[in-house]
Order: sequence, then structure tokens, then C-alpha cells
Amino acid sequence: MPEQSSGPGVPARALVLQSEAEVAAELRRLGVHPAAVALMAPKGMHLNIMVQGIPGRAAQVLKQEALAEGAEAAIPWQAGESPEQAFPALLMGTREQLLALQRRLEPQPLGLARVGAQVGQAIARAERTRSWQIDLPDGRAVVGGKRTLVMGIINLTDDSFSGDGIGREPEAAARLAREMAEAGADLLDLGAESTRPGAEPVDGEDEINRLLPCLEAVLAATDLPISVDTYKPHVARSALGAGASIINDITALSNPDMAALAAEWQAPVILMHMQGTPKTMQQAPHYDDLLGEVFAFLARALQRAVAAGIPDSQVILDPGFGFGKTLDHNLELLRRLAELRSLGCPLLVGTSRKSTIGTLLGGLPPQQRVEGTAATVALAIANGADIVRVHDVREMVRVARVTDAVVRGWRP
Ligand code: HH2
Repeated sequence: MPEQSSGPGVPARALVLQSEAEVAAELRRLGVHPAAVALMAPKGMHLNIMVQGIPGRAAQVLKQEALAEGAEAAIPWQAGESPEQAFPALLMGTREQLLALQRRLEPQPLGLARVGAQVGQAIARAERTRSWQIDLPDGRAVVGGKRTLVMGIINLTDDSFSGDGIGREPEAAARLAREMAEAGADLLDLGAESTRPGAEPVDGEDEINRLLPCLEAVLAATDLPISVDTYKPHVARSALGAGASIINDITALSNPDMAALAAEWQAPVILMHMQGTPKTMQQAPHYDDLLGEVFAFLARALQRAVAAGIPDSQVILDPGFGFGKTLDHNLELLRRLAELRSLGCPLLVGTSRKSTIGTLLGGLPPQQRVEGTAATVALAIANGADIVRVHDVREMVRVARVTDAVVRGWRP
């Protein structure tokens, strides 16, 4: 006999409903008329949406229109005194109220129609799961959405922070690639230059000489799409020529030649946030507004890509866990990762064995950080990651599948 969930003696319960579909399911269970479910479901989701570029003289109009819908617009107090200056505003309300606000803003001047359109876009993108596809230069596609994709890391280095570097030995690279493929990897990421904090840049020719023989061996060993972890356009060109499919650029197209190369090859790109360079990034990372700054950085990187001719559907974004961030920054990024979903691109997260995990676990060395990595992988998926970049493929595939079953409704 199922327990009666309602009736006297049952105290009030604060529900945790994270999508409109979850609100609708609860309304149906309650016995709400089907027509009313559709009407009420958008009222059951509260959203906070940060919008930018509101001219001071439009800020009061925005506030009035928000209040007229029963929502709220928080604006900086200086906005009233600087009519020409642009300000951010935080819109707070239910999904329904904010969509109604969007409709109200449509005919408005002073850039408010654009703000309304952005609100609608952010609401649509905040939805929990969506399907996506990137097209590879060889005609294949990588499809995501139903479950999280796992990218196995192959470091062709002698100095990687995690101690997993396998040097420049093609046979070792092929063996690791085969193991990762059998363990369930969806993609492989090959890198021939360590980007650990303090790492010295590697000469491009040396990087190519390390990379190419191993890349060829890996391509012969598995069918998995390969991304190449490099920020040097000529290294990426050689790798694409040899059969790599994706460019993983930790400098997010800071070199315009990289953007041109990706456009020319129609290659997908992974664009990552970093404050500083690997050599200096951990000296004194500082943010006034961590999520805001990472979001704006990635939005601009995406704009650079699109301006260079890379379609936005070919861009994967990455908050750059550990790249110019303190332990607290890394944890906040993971906790609030879902905010980056409003950028509209698949999200890749690389927490695997990183020092934040070691520090939290009393200084454990990288090879003993697998459980800590598992916690971060599960949380990253729960908060919107589409791809996880990991060393321990077998273990993290298992973590991802179970997390996907909870979060996305994935089933074997
Ligand atoms: N992390 C590392 C290297 N490349 N690329 C992306 N997109 N995201 C990451 O988080 C990321 C990355 C550092 O990890 P690893 O490759 O294991 O170490 P090393 O750079 O020392 O070889």
C-alpha cells in the first residue's frame, strides 16, 4: 500500500522543481485540469536573469514594466543619475512573468526590445537538457544531450601535473587510447605541452614532433574523434592534417590565426576561460565577479569565433577549472556552472585530478584523487556539463552514467 502523501498530519513541504516539466508533473499529480497545467507551469519556476547594457534613462521604464508583471528589476542606484551610461539589471520573477515582460518590451525604444529578446533567449537556454551536435571535418558528427560525453586525456608529456604523461611513445599512446575506448570514452584529447601552473611553453616544432607520431598511432588504434590540446595554430594545422577533428584551445582563439584555421577546416573548437597564462595564472587570481567575468569572457570568445566564420553550433565552452583560479573560485564555478548554459553552447568541464581536489583531501597526490574527481564530475553533470574531460575513463564513465540517469533520465 503506498503511503498517503496528503492529509492531516503531513506538514508543508518546500518542493525542489528545476524545470517547467517537473512543475507540470507535480500539477498533474495534484489533479489540476490539463488546460490549467499549461497555464500554471510557467508560474512555478522562479528565475533570476542578469541583463546588460540598459541605458540609465531606460532603467526606470524597465523597472516599471517588470513591476507591472509582478516581477522585479534590480538596477544600480546610479542609473537614475546617468541617463546615457549603460548599466546591468537583475530581473527576478517567474518564467511566466519574465516571458510577459519580454512581450511588453518588444515595442519599446531605448534598447529595451533587445533586452527583452535576450531575456527570452536566456530562459530558453536555461532548460535543463537539450540535444546538440557538432560536425567533424571528416563528415562524422558528435551528438550530445541524451547523456554526458566522456573525453579521455592523453598527455604526451613528461611533466603533466597529474603524473599521467606518457612521453613521446606512439605505442604507449595507442595502448592508452584503446583502453580508453574500451572503457567507454566518446572522445580523446591529445596534448603535447603541459599547461600545469608554472609550466614553461614548449617550442612549436618540438610539440609537433611529439604529437604527430602519437596522433597517427592513436588514429590507427581507435575510431574515436580526437581533439588536439594546443593553442598554436601551426601545431593545430598539422594535427588536423593528420586526422584530428577538434581544436581544444585553452587560450580561446586569442590568436586570430587559430580562428581562421578552424573556419577553414570547419573544425569544432573548445574555447576555455583562463585568467593570465599557465606560467603566471596561479600567482594571484582575482575576480570582482567570478561568474560574471567568466561568462563575459566566454561570450566574447564565442563572438570572436562567429566573426571568424566558425558557426556557433561548432563551439564548445569551458570555464577552465584551475586556470587562474583559487580553490574557492573553482568551487564556486562548479556550484554555479548552470549559469553558463545561457551562452547556448555545450559545456566541457575539466576537473580531473586537479589540485583543488588534492587540497580538499589533505594533500592527496594526483593518482589518488579519483573519488574526489568523481564528486566533481557528478556535480558538473548535475549543473549542466555536456562533456567531462578526465584521466580515469573507466571510473568516470560509470559516474557519468549513474548521474545521467538521475539528471537526464538516461537509461541503458
Ligand atoms: N585542463 C588541462 C589541459 N587542457 N583543456 C580544457 N579544455 N579544459 C581543461 O580543464 C584543461 C585543458 C590540464 O590538465 P592536464 O591535461 O591533465 O594536465 P597538463 O596540462 O599538466 O598536461
